[in-house]
Amino acid sequence: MHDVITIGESMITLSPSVKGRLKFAKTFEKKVGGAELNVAIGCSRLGLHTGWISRLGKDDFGEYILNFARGEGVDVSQIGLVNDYPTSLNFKEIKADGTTKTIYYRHKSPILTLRPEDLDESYIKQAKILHLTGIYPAINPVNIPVMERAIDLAKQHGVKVSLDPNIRLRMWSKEEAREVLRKLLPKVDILLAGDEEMDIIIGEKDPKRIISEVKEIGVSFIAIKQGDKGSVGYYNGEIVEAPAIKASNVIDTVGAGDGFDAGILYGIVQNWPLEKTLTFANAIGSMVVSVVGDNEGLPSYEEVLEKLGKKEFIER
Ligand code: KDG
Repeated sequence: MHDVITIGESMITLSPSVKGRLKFAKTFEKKVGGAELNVAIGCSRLGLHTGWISRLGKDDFGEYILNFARGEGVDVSQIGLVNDYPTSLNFKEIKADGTTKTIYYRHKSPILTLRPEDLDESYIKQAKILHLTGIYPAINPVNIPVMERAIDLAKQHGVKVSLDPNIRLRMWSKEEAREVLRKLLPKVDILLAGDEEMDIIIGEKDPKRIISEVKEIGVSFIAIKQGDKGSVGYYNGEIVEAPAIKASNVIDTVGAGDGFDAGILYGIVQNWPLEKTLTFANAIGSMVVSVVGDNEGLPSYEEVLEKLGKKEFIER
C-alpha cells in the first residue's frame, strides 16, 4: 500500500553554475525537477511509501529521471516511456538573493500522452493520499480530464485528495488558473496553498478568511503557506499559526513549497496534531532553500528533528 501517490510531469532542470542573468551562464548542471515528483521524493525521504504516475520521453533524459526517482524509493511502476515526445526541460536562473526564474521547454510534454483510461483504478485505490498540483492542468488543458478521473477514482475509494495550486504564471493566466482550480476545490480534502495563490483562486489573501471560505466548500485540512511568515493551518475545527523556521542560508528557493507539502502529508499519515504537523513542514521548507536543486535539500526525518533541535518529537 502507498501512503502518497502523485501525478505530474518531471523535467530535466538545467541549473547554471553562476548566479545572475542566464545569458551569461556558460555551464549548467543537470538536475531533476517537477513539483509532484519533488513531493513524492520528499515523502519518501521521510520514510513514506510513495508512487508517481507519469510519462517520460523514451530518451536518455527520460531514463535518467526514471532511475533517479526509483533510486529515491519512489514506485515507478506507473511510468511509461513514450516515443516522439522528448522529455521536457527547464532552465533555472538564480538571482543573488536565491529567488529564481524558470524557463520551460515543455511544448510537447510526454505526459500529454497519459489519457484518463490509462489510469489504473487498483493503483489509485490502494493509496492513502492522491497528491495533485495546478502545474499538471497548466501544461495543457488535455490533462484536465485525466486529473478529474484520478480525483473521481480517489473519491470512490476513500482516498484523500490533496491539492497544491502551484500556480505558474509562465504557464497559464490568472483567469485560467482560477477557472480550473476553483472548480476542483469541492473535491479536495487537503489544500496546501500559498496566500497569494488563494488570492488568485478565491480573491482572499488573509489566511483566516481563506480558511473560513474554503472549509465551507468542504476542504477538511487546509495549510496556507506564507513564506517567511510561516504557515496557518486548519483541521477539525482548530486553527493554528506556526511561525517560520529560519533557514541557515537562502541559496535556491525552488522546491521549498514541495518540501512543506511533504511535511504536511507526513504529519497527516502519522495522524499528528495540527501544530506539530505545521512546525515539521515549516522546518522542511526552510531546509530546502539552503541547497541548490529542487529536491536535493529534502531532508530525512532525523534531519528535520535535528533542525528543530529535538532528539525525538514530543507532542505538545
Ligand atoms: O515546485 C518546484 C517546481 O516548480 C519545479 O521543480 C519545476 O515542476 C516544476 C515547474 O513546473 O515549475
